[in-house]
Amino acid sequence: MAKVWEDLNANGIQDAGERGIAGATVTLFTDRNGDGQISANEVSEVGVTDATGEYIFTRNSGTLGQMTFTLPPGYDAASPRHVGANKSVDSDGPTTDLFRFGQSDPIASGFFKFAKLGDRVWNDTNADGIQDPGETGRAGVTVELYQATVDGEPGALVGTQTTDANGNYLFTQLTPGDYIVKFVAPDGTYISPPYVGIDNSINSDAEETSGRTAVYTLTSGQEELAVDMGLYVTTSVKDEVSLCEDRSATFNVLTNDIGMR
Ligand SMILES: [Ca+2]
Ligand SMILES: [Ca+2]
Ligand SMILES: [Ca+2]
Ligand SMILES: [Ca+2]
Repeated sequence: MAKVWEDLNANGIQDAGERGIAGATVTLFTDRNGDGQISANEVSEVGVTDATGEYIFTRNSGTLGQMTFTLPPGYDAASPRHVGANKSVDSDGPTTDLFRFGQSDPIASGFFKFAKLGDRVWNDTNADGIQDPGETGRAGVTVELYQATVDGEPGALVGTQTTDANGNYLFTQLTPGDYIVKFVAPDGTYISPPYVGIDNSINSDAEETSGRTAVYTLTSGQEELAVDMGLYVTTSVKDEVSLCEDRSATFNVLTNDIGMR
């Protein structure tokens, strides 16, 4: 039996919730001339997976075989092979090792789609952390994309982009996994308060001091296009004043609490 599945997290393991890919082509080669080897002209059968991502080849026990899995339509890459110790849930494709019918572990091949991540740096003129109508994009801002470590810290640098004339950026062809964005605020600008409001598509996602975002876990084919940063300049006097007032009010409350103990 051959199985083809969508490896949502691209880890090479058939995890719970990952489903078969229907309509995938699997080619079986067998040792037709009996020389103990498999050659390219020994195609024995071409199958197309069913709704559960499976196709069954039936041969006599002991028949020497090999399978190749064709990249399914709409998919971008094959999973890593032979990950982990559990041979019943790993990936053997897109070209398997030689095997013998009746003596083989289950044969499967995982595939995934690339993910995307973007999308905008904008001039947050009123410094409220929201992309309001009329607030323009900011060109020329450096945006770095990192793999996230297991501790949720930036690891290897995946790529760097510069926002275009509309303030937009977009990372494509990303293998599913955990990522962190770091925006580099230009000199003379300040980063807007993040996570304002309930509409993620129009708020800012970068920490005000570091320009870093939280970890984004991207799965097969995901398009995460709401990773934004607002920038403002010191000349927005009105907002500077209100920020100072808020801070001094908080400070006074704390002082009173301490004084009462
Ligand atoms: Ca997986
Ligand atoms: Ca042969
Ligand atoms: Ca705004
Ligand atoms: Ca956002």
